[in-house]
Amino acid sequence: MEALGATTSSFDGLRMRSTCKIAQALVILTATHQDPNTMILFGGKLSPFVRRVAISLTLQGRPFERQIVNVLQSDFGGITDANPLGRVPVLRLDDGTDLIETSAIIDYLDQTAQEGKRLFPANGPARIAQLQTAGYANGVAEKGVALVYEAIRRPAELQWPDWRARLGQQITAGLDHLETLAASAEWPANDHPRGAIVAMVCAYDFIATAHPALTQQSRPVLAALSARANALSAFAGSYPLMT
Ligand SMILES: N[C@@H](CCC(=O)N[C@@H](CS)C(=O)NCC(=O)O)C(=O)O
Repeated sequence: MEALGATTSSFDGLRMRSTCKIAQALVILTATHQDPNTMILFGGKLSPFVRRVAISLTLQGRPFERQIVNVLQSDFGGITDANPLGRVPVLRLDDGTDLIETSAIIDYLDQTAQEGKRLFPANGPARIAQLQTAGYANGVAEKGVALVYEAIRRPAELQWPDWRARLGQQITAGLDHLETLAASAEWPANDHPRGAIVAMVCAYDFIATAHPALTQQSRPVLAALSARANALSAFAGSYPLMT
């Protein structure tokens, strides 16, 4: 509860900026699509899911374009043509197919990866363990996104402090568990971290940005993993922004 209260100013600022944005006619910031053979990644600059896909594409050496979409606008940022659910990330393949759902997109990237570029082991216990770690990380990110919506989308008079506190507890417990999982994550000699590390860093950085009070508690392993990852351009270039 105390931790959540400390995040209020960050939410208030975002709410004001979000309200201003709804008044803007600009729906999708149109990055001109230069090359019809290049994939397009739709999504915002704060989303931990969009960032996870962006980093995965970069680590695999795949060219792609970003199109910035704000799904909190009244028309879902115009993304419903690509995803009727009105959610991002959406990855538009070079044949025009739109892929949704972070884990399914990353599965596609692994199914079609060049030799040595897989993000997760193809099979066996290591695959199960790394997918579980990514699952915990994704869960932390989902709860963090839910807490953003709870605080900025719901009118102030309808906010439910107990639910916000519950989300905060889930995020805290999830980060604590990731701290133990991160202790056994091996940093690769080639500086190309694999999918579980990407997922953990995306979740941790998102919470640090959107809910800074929830990362005040010392989690040295996650903090060090984030620092090491963000020394790489694939991570630094997509660090989450409260736009
Ligand atoms: N489970 C989905 C979650 C995607 C998601 O929640 N994306 C957010 C942006 S961070 C979104 O588009 N939210 C709009 C909405 O749910 O209405 C995934 O992993 O891709």
